[in-house]
Amino acid sequence: MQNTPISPDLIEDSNAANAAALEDDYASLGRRLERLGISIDSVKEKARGWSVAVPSWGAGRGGTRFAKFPLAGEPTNIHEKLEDCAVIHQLGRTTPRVSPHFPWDCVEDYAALREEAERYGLGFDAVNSNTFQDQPGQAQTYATGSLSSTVEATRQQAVEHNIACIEIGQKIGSERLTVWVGDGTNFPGQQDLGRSLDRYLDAAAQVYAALPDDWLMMLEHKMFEPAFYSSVISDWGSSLMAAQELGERCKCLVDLGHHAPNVNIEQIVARLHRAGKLGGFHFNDSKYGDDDLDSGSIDPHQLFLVFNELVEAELNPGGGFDPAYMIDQSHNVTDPIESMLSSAEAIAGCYVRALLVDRDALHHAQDSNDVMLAFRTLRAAFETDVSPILAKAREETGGAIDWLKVYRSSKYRERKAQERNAVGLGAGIV
Ligand SMILES: [Mn+2]
Repeated sequence: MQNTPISPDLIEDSNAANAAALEDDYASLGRRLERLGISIDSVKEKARGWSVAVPSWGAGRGGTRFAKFPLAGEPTNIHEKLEDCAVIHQLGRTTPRVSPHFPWDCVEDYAALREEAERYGLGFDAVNSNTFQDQPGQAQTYATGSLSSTVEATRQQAVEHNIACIEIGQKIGSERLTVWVGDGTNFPGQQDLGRSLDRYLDAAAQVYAALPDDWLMMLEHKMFEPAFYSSVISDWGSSLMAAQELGERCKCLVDLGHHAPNVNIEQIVARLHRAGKLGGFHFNDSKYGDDDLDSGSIDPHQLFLVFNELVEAELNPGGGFDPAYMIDQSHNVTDPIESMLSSAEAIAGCYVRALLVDRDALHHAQDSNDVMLAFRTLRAAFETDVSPILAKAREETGGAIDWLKVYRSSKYRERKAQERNAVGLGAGIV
């Protein structure tokens, strides 16, 4: 018996009230797409088959370097996070996997945790290691680096932690390890820029050597923060260099927020795919830096252009294309459940819009240097309102047409505020 935190009757009643309007909108969009030679039902089927993972830490309120404002009823442990992730998937139907983070999500019995997730209809995505902060009782500090530390015992500790994450991942059905290190410097001269990368590669190779045969290791680059002068794996060039050196089952993970301002991220996607090294993508949005704002909230056009490349790669897989998609954002002022539902819808919407691009017309316009036609071909897909397709896909799979209304009327968060322990105040960057 599946565990459903939101009453299915509530979803059914709400959907019944919205069904006629959705039918009308879906039929209208269907007629429009038919004139373009596109079957709306086949696009909707692709939408039904598409999914993005949610991060366990995203279920809680995030924070900044300055403060965190807790939400009454927010989750305080992995069990409560799973319950919230189940709500997100129950209403939206696009987020069947949770990406856990260790040691934040450590438990005694991982077989039981896997069963607990399965009862919610959830599985586990990539496991994330953490060598960017110290834990109580830890022998070595990561204050001046982890995998690239100048201290051998610290590097060893970081290697062992990553291997422990792989072992936990095997118990919960994961097949990927995401490695992001905060290693870097805050002062010119603080470390040798070449030798620190050598140390990182040497330690990362030890993690790679422990990778099970059917696993992938994904390297996530980030330009700055917590290190503000230099980061060891700062950009996609460093990431690609490292992934190529480490081996075939090491790939690059692109996080939308981890670049210098105005960088052409869709081009990075195309380049990494060409090299057979696009392992995954972290979705979020930003205005100034790595803001971790909700996906599609600031620049939905950029998100669409990224998906245009991802769909192009999907159609031309070359040596293989199986990227791990995950939402990776910090919800500082909203209910994380609402933010992740909104973000998953925005991301799926960009995927569906990218599916609508007339690829033959685009390629023809590109090859004949018809600049305006190429641009207008892309733009036509971007400007299509695909919300009826997404809503129809949700309705058909038991989700909610109007997920926000159903979620609020369920009073889920209010109930959790009564049941759960309060989260403490304090800074809480995630
Ligand atoms: Mn990320």
